[in-house]
Amino acid sequence: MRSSFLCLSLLADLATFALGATVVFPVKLTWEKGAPDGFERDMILINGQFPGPALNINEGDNVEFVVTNQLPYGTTIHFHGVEQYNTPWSDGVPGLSQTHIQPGNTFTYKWTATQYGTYWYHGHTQGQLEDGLFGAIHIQPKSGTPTPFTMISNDSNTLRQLNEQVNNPQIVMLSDWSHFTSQELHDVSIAAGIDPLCGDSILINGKGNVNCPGVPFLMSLVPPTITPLLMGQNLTDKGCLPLTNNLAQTSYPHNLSAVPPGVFSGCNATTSAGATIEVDPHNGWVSLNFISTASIQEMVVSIDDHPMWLYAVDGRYVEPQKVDAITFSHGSRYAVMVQLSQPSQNYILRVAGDGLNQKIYGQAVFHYIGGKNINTPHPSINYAGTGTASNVTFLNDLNTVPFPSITPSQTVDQTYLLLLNRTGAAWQWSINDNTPFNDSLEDITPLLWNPNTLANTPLAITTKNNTWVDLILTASISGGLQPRHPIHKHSNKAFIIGYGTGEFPYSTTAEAMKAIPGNFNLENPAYRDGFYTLPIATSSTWMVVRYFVQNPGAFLLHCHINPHLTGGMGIAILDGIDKWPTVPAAYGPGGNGS
Ligand SMILES: *[C@@H]1O[C@H](CO)[C@@H](O)[C@H](O)[C@H]1NC(C)=O
Ligand SMILES: *[C@@H]1O[C@H](CO)[C@@H](O)[C@H](O)[C@H]1NC(C)=O
Ligand SMILES: *[C@@H]1O[C@H](CO)[C@@H](O)[C@H](O)[C@H]1NC(C)=O
Ligand SMILES: *[C@@H]1O[C@H](CO)[C@@H](O)[C@H](O)[C@H]1NC(C)=O
Ligand SMILES: *[C@@H]1O[C@H](CO)[C@@H](O)[C@H](O)[C@H]1NC(C)=O
Ligand SMILES: *[C@@H]1O[C@H](CO)[C@@H](O)[C@H](O)[C@H]1NC(C)=O
Ligand SMILES: *[C@@H]1O[C@H](CO)[C@@H](O)[C@H](O)[C@H]1NC(C)=O
Ligand SMILES: *[C@@H]1O[C@H](CO)[C@@H](O)[C@H](O)[C@H]1NC(C)=O
Ligand SMILES: [Cu+2]
Repeated sequence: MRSSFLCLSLLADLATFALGATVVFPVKLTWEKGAPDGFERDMILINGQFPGPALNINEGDNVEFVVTNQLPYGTTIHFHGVEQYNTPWSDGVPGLSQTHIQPGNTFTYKWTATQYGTYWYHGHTQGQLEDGLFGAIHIQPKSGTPTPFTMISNDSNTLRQLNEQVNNPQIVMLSDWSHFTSQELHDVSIAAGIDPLCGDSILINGKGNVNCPGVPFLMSLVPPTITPLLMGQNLTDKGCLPLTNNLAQTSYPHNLSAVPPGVFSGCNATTSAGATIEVDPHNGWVSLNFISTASIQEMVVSIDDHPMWLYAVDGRYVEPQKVDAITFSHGSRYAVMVQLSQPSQNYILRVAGDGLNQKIYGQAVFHYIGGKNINTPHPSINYAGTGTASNVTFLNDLNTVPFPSITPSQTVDQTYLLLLNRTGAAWQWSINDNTPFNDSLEDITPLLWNPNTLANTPLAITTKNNTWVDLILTASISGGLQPRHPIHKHSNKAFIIGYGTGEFPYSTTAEAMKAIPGNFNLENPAYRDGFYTLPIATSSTWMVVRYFVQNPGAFLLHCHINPHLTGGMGIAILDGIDKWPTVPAAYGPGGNGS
């Protein structure tokens, strides 16, 4: 037995060696003081940096991501959007694919870069992502990968420039930031019975400052259609819906005296230096590969005087679209080509948190190298992310078309109807059957080692390998007002084949398509690792995602609003349960990945 196992693993090693280079990437995690927006707090640094160093690799490479945990608590790292084909034990979810990496220990994640594009790594234990535990991943496409740029231009010089820039992207990380640690916010949420969707600043490449433009200005940003939701109250000086707003905070019991000053109000402006994004006009174009690492905020991005050609979504190429502004859900990646044909000077890259929960804003300098430091701003969006004129084009984030085109199966083998709802407290959420994925499930024997722990509970669904599955995400107005939920699926991407408002009184997509065919697209739907549900403001909404099961393992499906995840908004998908993998000893009990 033992020798044949060794023999097989040797063959596997030889096979991977033949396919790609091995890239060893050591990271050391520490808990230190930092002040990304000018306010000092405890936070996580990665190799002494925030955000962590970028992992730049080539498609086909074998990654060995070596985590040394010097934090005062256990941790894990997830590789967001990386499909972990044949390596489900490196997905980084405690209770699903591993146990926590204890303080003082080292753990090696090994995976192969089977896709190209922009991804990111982040902590997946409790709220650690909110404390700074993240960094970018960029995977250079194999040479010869077709690019969609002839849909932008057929001019040979332009095409040469675009193909140069796609291999030389600038990563722009968009983050939100709080002055409280994730643990403090979680504890406050539970003690006070609140949904804590109020932050302090927006960071661009880890830098920003706190803006306090005053309540009258913030109130001037609220559109008349939304005013009734404020129920006669003002936004707080941080731009947040007040805690006494029961539409947002529900009628579950609250204890607002357990909310310390600063959480929802008490804005103290800072003046720290923001980020500068330097671009070289001699290149003609620049590729900006944006990553939203947001825990709380939906963010709108726009660059003064510079339209953006969107060309990749969640890592993968799409048919290019020219837009002025893009709305980012939590965890999403959009790559854009920007033509550098304006007078050589400074422009403003604007990032506006436009969610109903909070108006919050940040900006960076978009600097032409060699340019003079002057610019009369012509913003396309305002402080609240609203277009400044009717000709400002916003991307419809649900309607991007994959390039080259790929088509989902027209039929499915299995359907799961899932209910997104708030359950039992304002901070508590669920994805199935009003049953929260309690955060104590991080500590169970990983489901990859024993898939039976959650058998016959609403917290795990099972699929068979080599089948097509529909996940119907219904969100119920019966639980009150809900924001759009950025539902993230671990492992491979899925097609967003339909969505709509109102109830979903059908049990399958086929049934729904007979009644409301206009709500579905089985021809060229968006193909993504995050599905941004429609807002639940006045009625229920629904969305259907369809995916192919190809990678047996235990994978989380969860809301990427981090307080919703820690509030229970997840389920385990036991993909390919009929072909469940044997976990290598290095990833079994007591293993450290090497
Ligand atoms: C470039 O040429 C192709 C093939 O003729 C055409 O389909 C495409 O629309 C052209 N692109 C532009 C931007 O005009
Ligand atoms: C809202 O703010 C305005 C301007 O600061 C103030 O005059 C008004 O009294 C406030 N309303 C409430 C309900 O606090
Ligand atoms: C409300 O919170 C305060 C402050 O944490 C605490 O002293 C008080 O006991 C709480 N009240 C209830 C009813 O739990
Ligand atoms: C602003 O400063 C006050 C007074 O020091 C403090 O109580 C409050 O928590 C601060 N607010 C934030 C958001 O840090
Ligand atoms: C919108 O129209 C105005 C006035 O014609 C123009 O100055 C501006 O550049 C246009 N903006 C966009 C984003 O197209
Ligand atoms: C989560 O589970 C733990 C341990 O079983 C329990 O103590 C706790 O009350 C649960 N939390 C919720 C919100 O149900
Ligand atoms: C959603 O949760 C609320 C309680 O927050 C409950 O009243 C309602 O019945 C739930 N909706 C469904 C469809 O189960
Ligand atoms: C699971 O299905 C995929 C797609 O058909 C296939 O490539 C893969 O080999 C299967 N895995 C196992 C372990 O059978
Ligand atoms: Cu959510």
